[in-house]
Amino acid sequence: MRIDIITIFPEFFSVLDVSLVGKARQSGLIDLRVHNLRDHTHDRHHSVDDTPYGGGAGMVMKPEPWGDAIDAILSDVQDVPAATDAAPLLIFPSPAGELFTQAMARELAGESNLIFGCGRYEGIDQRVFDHFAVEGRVRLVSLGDYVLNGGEVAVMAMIEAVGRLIPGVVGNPESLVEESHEDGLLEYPSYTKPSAWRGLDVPPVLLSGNHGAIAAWRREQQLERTARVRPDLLPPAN
Ligand code: 6GU
Repeated sequence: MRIDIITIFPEFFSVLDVSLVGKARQSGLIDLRVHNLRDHTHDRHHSVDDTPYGGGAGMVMKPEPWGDAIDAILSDVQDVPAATDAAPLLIFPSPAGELFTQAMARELAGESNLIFGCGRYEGIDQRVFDHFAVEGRVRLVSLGDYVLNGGEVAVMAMIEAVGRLIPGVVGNPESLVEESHEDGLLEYPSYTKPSAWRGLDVPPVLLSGNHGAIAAWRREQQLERTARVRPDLLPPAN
């Protein structure tokens, strides 16, 4: 998968050299490139923002640098044969976007080209989204109902969630199956040795060797935990 990131803080993404995503980049499973939005400004001050039409607090990111930066990536991507012929997907992290979920991470893991545009300030001029949605694919995506200063940290989270679902990135694909959210429920609690620690025992059923009983206990724990912590995830009872 090829991933392009546009940001005014390229240094944010140096951490993507490490851990699982770093390894996936080294092995060629992920081709990740970070672009500085300011390289696509044409004024002496390299300005990327201006005051909002209609007034109000804060600054809005100007459309021209975004247009030029995205054009440059799109023409570069089109020179490289892709695994599928789907157009690149443009993703803009935004608290006004649709909610990022495990299901969306799975969908994105099936793409061959993702382009992330990290906005700052009060957001990006709406015409950037409207322009690229005419001929391309654009999604605004939110991590949750809170506000970050910019899209960089959100993009990092999305890349980690998507990257680990790309075949070959996680060594043992079985470890992806029984995680929180994969079956719509929170995961069951896990234990390892020793069987007794600081007066706390591992639930005896896990030591029983009875695989049917263990599976039933884990399922029950998932349902109990989900009902207690995230009742919104359960299907409506009737
Ligand atoms: Cl994706 N961006 C920003 N700026 N704030 C957020 C967010 C994204 N998701 C939750 N809050």
